[in-house]
Amino acid sequence: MTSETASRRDILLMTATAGLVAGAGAASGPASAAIDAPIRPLPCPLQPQQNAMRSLIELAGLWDFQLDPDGVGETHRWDKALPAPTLIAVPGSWNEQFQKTRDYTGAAWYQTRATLPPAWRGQRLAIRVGSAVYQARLWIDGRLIGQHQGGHLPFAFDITSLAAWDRPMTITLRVDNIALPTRVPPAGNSAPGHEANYPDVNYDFFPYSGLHRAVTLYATPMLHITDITAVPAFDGADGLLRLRVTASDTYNGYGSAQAGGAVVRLAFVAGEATATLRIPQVRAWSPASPHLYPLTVSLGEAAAPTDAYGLEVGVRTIEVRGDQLLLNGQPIQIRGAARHEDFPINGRGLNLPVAVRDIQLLKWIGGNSFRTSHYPYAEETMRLADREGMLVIDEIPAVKLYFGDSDANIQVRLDQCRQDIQELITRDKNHPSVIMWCLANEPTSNRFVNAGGADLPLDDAYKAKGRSFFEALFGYARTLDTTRPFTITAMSATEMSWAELSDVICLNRYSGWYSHPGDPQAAGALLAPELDALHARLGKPIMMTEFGAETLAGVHADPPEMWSEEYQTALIGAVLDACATRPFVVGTQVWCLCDFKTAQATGRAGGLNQKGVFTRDRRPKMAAHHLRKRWTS
Ligand code: BDP
Repeated sequence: MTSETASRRDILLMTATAGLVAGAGAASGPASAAIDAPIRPLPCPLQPQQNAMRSLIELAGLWDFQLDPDGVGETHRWDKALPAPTLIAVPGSWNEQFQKTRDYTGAAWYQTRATLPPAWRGQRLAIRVGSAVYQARLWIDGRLIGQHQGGHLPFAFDITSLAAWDRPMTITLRVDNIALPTRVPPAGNSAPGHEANYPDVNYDFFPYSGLHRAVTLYATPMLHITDITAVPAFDGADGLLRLRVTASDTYNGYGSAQAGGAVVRLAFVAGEATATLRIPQVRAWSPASPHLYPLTVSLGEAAAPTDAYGLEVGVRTIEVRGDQLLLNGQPIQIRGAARHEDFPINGRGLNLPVAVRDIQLLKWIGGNSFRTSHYPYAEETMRLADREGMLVIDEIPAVKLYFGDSDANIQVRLDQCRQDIQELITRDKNHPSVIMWCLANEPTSNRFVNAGGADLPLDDAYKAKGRSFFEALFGYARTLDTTRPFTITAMSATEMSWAELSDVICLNRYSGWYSHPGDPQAAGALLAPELDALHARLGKPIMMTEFGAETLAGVHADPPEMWSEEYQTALIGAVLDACATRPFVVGTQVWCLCDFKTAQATGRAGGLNQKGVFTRDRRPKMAAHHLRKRWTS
């Protein structure tokens, strides 16, 4: 715990400049010349891009790899050379690439070499890690560059001053995924006895670990664009893009932005320019017509730009009004499923074919949405969602937060959640597909914290601590994005005084499964009065973000029995029926799209959560056909 606290302090120091989205582009200060002095991380709003002015090298492939169960790597300077490495695929979780690493969540080291192209001389160089779960430290040629904590979100460092031109550079990452109460998701509240799981985690998905997304070396011009924020709006038949662009080196000068045939001049003062692009007769973005406009921002004179960055943007608005959710001013019905980034062997490693397929499956069942349960997904998935017209609830990794331990621990988790939402909004703010941010999944009672295995009720002190936590988190998050609603998802044990801070009330309900076993109709019968009571009390839109039943593909029963395809179909149908007659229920997302790997437990046949309406290899169960019939006719 002590070393964890110390590393938190370092992180806070190193991320101190990240700031609000509005100021997130300005922190590209010069790299420190001091040996082993941590370099301040760059904010990561713009995925590295290959274009006429920018270049990149993705360090995908086989890296050297070594486990460090005894934590000796730093003392023995493994950052210079690993003593006995094996090869591992990057990106990819380490767990299933070797039999012996399946349940390993301790420290492991990755190392590769890269030679910089001579053409990159004189440019600004950076390294960016798309996702290292959970904590990562980075060395280049034996120098500690910095660290990142939280997993699932990119981090980058300016390495211009460290560039080697006459030899390959050695890039080393130490990654660990140790479960601790001071991490998010937190350890320390997992169930004892017959509800226990292995590996022992406080959440229901496998603790896949490692380098899950691209590691990229990239070069930009010295003076370069650091961030673009494009906020869409309508003015009659025209579309507006309210732009805020930041550039490095407190740039004073000109640039331009263009989209949909419209061009606007950008005048930078101290590295920042704002302007509005007007697109006449705009084509709005929506699931039915996900029209995207290429937006190009450049520095310098339009005829001879010195840097450029291209994005695809959609013009749409999203708004909560009364008990409705409005997309482009019209009530929208959200249909779809929650997902996981999960596939055999790959684990949580970037898997583009699966990302493409999952969105096709969602469309096949008539869905128009998904939630990034329970962590931010790959940037490529967000791009696919924009293109395919998916409405995305974008979630930080705050699964099963609890409030039964020390105030110091709760504060560390709050700081981590703030960092997560700040980094997520910085990364995903320009995606039209993102219609809501989710700040937590199922914060719970303190069932097992300090309880020695007893099941403790949620007392008033814990309720109050949770309430202040969420007031602080919602309050901070709402300063980062004023254009989208925020939510947390509530299980039945979640205190409603926390959940009611949400703009859209999101419910995860499992009657007919965890309660009322054998009675799929209970899922609808118990839900209906609860929905009415919540609506009467809060007057806000409500969404079902989870409901479902474990289902072994190929198991059938009439009358329906638990684990059969008929039972899952009946339960899902009962929930959808209850929602269909209540217009304030603005969305239904089943749990979940596909079966996925989780920790071993008595209720998890084959180490899988099998509440998918598709199997893990993406074959439809009866419920998928039911949804398709219901949602496409
Ligand atoms: C919900 C969680 C989800 C679980 C699901 C389940 O949000 O992560 O996988 O229940 O039990 O409580 O299947």
